[in-house]
Amino acid sequence: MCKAFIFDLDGVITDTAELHFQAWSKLALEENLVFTREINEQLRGISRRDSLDIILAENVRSESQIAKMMERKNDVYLDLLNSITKDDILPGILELLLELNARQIKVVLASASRNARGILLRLGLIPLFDAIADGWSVERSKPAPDVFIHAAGQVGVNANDCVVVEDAQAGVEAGKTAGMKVIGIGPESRVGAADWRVDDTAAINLKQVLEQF
Ligand code: B16
Ligand code: MG
Repeated sequence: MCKAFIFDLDGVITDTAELHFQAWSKLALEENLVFTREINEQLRGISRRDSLDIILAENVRSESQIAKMMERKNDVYLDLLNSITKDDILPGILELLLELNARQIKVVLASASRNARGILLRLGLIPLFDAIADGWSVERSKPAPDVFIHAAGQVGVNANDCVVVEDAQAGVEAGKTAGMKVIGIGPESRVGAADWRVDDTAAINLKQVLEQF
């Protein structure tokens, strides 16, 4: 029985992928690293450190250089986040959150981002969430199930009573490994392992999920 909905952030609540792309592009240019939209697509749902490791590829940097690079990227990203408003909430999401609140189904965030709380604040969505699990909550990031298990624990709901909403392959894998049902947003090639798949957030069908679960 569905007792909690656990939402990923980037690609589900709002599309911060473009802002991550711009911030990583600036760093890559300054560091003379190859960075393309195709590489950016591989960073979906992956932690900041794992993202930098992918961008660095065979380029070797010391741990202290890596720490400084992550900070520089994040400073640019934080600047870009100043531009987001309530209008950047993806279609259908506000209505879905309100409906879940009305039905007293717990609403939890489970994001790899260390900026998740600030982003929800900018979007005006904090009051609609019962708990937040983010990049600070767990050590191992997606595809490890940890952030989802932590999220469910925060609202006292068993994993098999949770529905995860995810747009990333790593996130779908994490949700399934956690023992949860998963709604995948995006193409079959990316989120095909989910229990339900929709092309975009506007197509999430709460009635269908609750009837089948
Ligand atoms: P930060 P999600 C993820 O968000 C992004 O998809 C991913 O591209 C990013 O690297 C990661 O957050 C970490 O973000 O640098 O803000 O800590 O999809 O898990 O909500
Ligand atoms: Mg995502």
